[in-house]
Amino acid sequence: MKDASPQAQPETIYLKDYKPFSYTVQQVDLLFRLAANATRVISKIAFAPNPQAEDQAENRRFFLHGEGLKPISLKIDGTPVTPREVPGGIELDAPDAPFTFEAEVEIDPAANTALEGLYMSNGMYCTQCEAEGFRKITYYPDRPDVLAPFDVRIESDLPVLLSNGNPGTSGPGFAEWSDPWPKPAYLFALVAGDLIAHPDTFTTRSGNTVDLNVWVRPGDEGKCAFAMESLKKSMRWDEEVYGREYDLNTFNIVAVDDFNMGAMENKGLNIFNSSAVLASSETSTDANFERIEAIIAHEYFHNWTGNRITCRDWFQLCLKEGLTVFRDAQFTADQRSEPVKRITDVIDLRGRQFREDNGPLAHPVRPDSFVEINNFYTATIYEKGAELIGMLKRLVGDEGYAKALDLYFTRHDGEACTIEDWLTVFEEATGRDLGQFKRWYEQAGTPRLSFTESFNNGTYTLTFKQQTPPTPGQPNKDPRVIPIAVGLLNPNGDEVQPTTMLEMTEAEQSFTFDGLATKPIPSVLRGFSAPVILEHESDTQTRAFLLAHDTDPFNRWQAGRDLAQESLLTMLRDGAGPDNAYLDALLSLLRDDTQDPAFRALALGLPGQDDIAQTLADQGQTPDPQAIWEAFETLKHARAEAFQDVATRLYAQYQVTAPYSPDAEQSGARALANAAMGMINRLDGGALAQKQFDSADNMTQQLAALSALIAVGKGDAAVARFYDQWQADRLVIDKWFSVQITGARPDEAADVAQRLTQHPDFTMKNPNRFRATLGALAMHPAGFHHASGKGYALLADNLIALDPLNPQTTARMCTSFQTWRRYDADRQALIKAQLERLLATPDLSRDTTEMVSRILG
Ligand code: 0A1
Ligand code: ZN
Repeated sequence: MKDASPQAQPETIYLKDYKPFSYTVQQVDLLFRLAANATRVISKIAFAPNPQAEDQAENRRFFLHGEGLKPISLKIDGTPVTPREVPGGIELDAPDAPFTFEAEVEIDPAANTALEGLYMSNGMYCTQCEAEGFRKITYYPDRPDVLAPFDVRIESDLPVLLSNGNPGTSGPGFAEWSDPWPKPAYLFALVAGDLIAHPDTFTTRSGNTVDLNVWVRPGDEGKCAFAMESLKKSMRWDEEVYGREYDLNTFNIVAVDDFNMGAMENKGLNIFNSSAVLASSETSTDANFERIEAIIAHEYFHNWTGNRITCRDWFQLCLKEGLTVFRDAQFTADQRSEPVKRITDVIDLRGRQFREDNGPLAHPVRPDSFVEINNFYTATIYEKGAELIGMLKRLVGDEGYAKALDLYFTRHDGEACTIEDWLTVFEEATGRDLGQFKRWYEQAGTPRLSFTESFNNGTYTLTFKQQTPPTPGQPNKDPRVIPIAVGLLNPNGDEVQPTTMLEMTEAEQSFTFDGLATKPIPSVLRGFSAPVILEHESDTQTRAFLLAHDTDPFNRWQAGRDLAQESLLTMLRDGAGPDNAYLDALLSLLRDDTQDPAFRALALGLPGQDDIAQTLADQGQTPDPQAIWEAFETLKHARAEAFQDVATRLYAQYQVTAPYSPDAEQSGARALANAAMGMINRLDGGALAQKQFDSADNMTQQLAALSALIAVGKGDAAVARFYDQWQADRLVIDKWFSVQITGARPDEAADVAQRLTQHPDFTMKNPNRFRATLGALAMHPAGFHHASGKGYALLADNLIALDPLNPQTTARMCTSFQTWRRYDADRQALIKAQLERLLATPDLSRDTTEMVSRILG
């Protein structure tokens, strides 16, 4: 039999066309005979007509997905059958009664460089099935609303054989696994390899003992302890905060080097990009530790929000992702500092999601159509999706939220749900009408919120206006309900109105506060209570006042950021020097040792160069990436000069002498000390950085010193030494690739990246390495957008080379071009030419074709 599975044609799929599958699956039995180039997958699947399916017996369609499978034999109720080949899979004549379907297929995991389905990474077999990878393993209704228990037998000589659920019988050359919880195929997983376990146990609050393992390649076993601790904390936290217990007797985490995303929540067998598991103080930065803790938590929390309750179809992706991101953010805030977590999340949201929402890739949190679902694992679905949950919680209150979540878990356990189901539990638990709130799910684009104030006879009035610009396919937007957290301060800095949640529902709406002796100073959108762009002209004094006095830490930080942004914009517009009021206000904050060092380090951060470009574009100007880079340099230099004394003091004061710990306190101290070092570095020509580099015993300090040395053109020796020291550590070498590009001058960044793509350690096959190199270039705005166009050409060359190997990562990295329309005509022409070259590439993948077409608009 020949390959019975032609590639599906690029076709748009619509939410409105949803129909349940004609059959249900009662049970799946899978047997894997592993072989690198010829793995046999033998399946036995019990189907029954689906009583929920509208179509009647006579037009019941038995369609199974299948891609790149070599069929060996197919049977229905024991009788061999010949399938009809249809786009994306096969069709068979099937009884209108329960029946058994059996298939034997052959697949080639060693040739699978797309890292979807069953593939090999360093001699280890592993799977990635979300979103539509299972169809590359065997014939199946590969859709999230088809749930079934899976029994799996793996035959291989490799020592460790894992799948979902609880372990069953095993012996030399085989292992059996049984997952009693019905699950969709995207949660299936299999791992086989020569792996070492870092074991532990966890006792659930109802007394079940769960075996926990973090599985890694030999040599990495010393880097598992932190991930294991994070897992146990997450398990406890979900019991305490959401009342959710783990539900199997085993939980396995596997680290794999070649992985497209961060990690995957397969039931009982989470598979992780090794960068999201492996940690040691020598090789990982504080930021790496924090990310690992958050991703371990995220995947674990999916066990309830995603696995026990899953999505009806991929349009509902935010149902599991938005909620799980929201839950992992709550967890991180509880483990660390709530304001610091909120501030860093908002920086990320603005940098990635606002950018997406403002350009050709804008889409609703619940999209209503897509071509390739892999292109919708976006900041909008994840991060804006989480913001919507935060707003819901603000609108219904903590108690209402807890009641709604309890109802969600009891009502929908074991089901595949929709956003309508989700909103209904909130409506029923709280009695609130969420009709208007639903627009947040349906309409793309970031609302612009502005306000004016008036004060009359002791009454203070805030009048807000909201407006959302058009996005692709959605020219008109309706007003949304916006929770606006507001506090009022009087001119001596006392709070006269503690935080109150205003609910804006109209396009324009006023709110009054009575009985005030003097006109207050408003602190608006405290805690970033809604994902909007707050447009408000404010004078420097007011911002400096808020930076000094606001009781809301988020808005204090925001005031500092506004001052920095205003200063940069004025420098760019008028050629002025840095704003002294900003420098003075920041200096007072830095000097104030009652302030959390982590907060001070954040206040020292500057907006992204890309954020400034976007702000200029929003104001109708054409950003010049080189000029922006220069303004940043000038400002950083001015700060270094103005803050010399305090920087020297802070550097000494915040050296950590205790043994390394990645906790919030030590990371905050290191962040502030490194920020101080960065300033001193500009004046001492790298002397302090060299000293730190030579004596560092942890990666946070070593990498900061390396990056500082590169920034002042003194990095060559340290770059070479760093490579010699770490050449055997893949994840550290990723950092080595990135830091050379990130720290390069704008005219050199593309050349450095180009040279590094020729390095023997560069490989297209490892997404981490590809991102460390080309991704680092794309995140260097002045280097990537260099007027010569060499940054664009280099990225396009590499995307063209990557696409046949790994469409998913190629498509994702095309997003670097999404802001192209904000630039001048010359740059636009250069980018457009590269995008058109990409699109004209023969056999370009569906993923990349969709992405580039949308970006071109
Ligand atoms: N669901 C995972 C992330 C993930 C998504 C898609 C993937 O392949 C297309 C892989 C992983 C999570 O949210 O962690
Ligand atoms: Zn997730």
